[in-house]
Amino acid sequence: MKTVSAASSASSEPAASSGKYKIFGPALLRTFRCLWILEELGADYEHLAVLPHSEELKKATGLRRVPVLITPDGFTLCESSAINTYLCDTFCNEHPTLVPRAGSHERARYDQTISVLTSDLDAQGICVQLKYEHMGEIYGYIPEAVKQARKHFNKTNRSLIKQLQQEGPYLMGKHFTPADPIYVHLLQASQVMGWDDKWKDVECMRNYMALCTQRPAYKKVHAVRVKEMEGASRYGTRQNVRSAKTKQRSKL
Ligand SMILES: N[C@@H](CCC(=O)N[C@@H](CS)C(=O)NCC(=O)O)C(=O)O
Repeated sequence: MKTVSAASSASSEPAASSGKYKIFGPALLRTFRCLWILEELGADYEHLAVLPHSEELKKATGLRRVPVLITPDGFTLCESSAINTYLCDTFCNEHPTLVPRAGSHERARYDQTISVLTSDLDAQGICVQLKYEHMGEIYGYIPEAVKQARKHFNKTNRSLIKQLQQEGPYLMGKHFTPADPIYVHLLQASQVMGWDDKWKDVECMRNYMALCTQRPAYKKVHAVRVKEMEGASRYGTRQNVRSAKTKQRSKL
């Protein structure tokens, strides 16, 4: 199997391939976003629910974090948002509304929104809580950083709520796009953390969550996530990520 870095590619032209895609990572983690899009596309794929830092992941992809996609022609790609945009571009003939056409104003606004979701809501919000509170035993407990992250999450989310109110029913307007699995995933993480106080009673947000989570593709992947959760003691996720990470640190 050919494995290449995230920045390089086995072929430069996107085209829906006939073989199976492989997607690596548990549905309980950010892989959820990619599984959701693969289901929306009706793509032929294999889900390998391997953990970050596991030997299986490293051997198959050369990478340590999930999600990772390997296309039927051996192109390896990481980063959930890049994977999903790439997949939707690849399937644009069959699913022309899933992602706006490259070069259009709509695409520029879509890219802008993806950037806000990943670099503000996720990296400077949710991710900080996960690292410096939830996984504090590995990364250290930094309550002040978590407090500031929650503020940043709420501030960013205010602008996204406004966007939904002005443009809805989906984040990018009338069509569902890969911005929605990312946003829903982050909103659900904020519910688990108890960071949903500023949005849970906003009417458009309630409608938005209901609209997205009623989609058959969501329901199918959510069922996989629930199954993983039920088997978590055996199969583990956070706990195993923790121990994999601890092992890795102790080697440093
Ligand atoms: N920005 C990346 C984040 C990937 C990420 O942080 N993945 C987590 C699981 S959800 C992971 O593999 N963590 C292990 C690590 O960071 O060492 C994405 O959206 O794919």
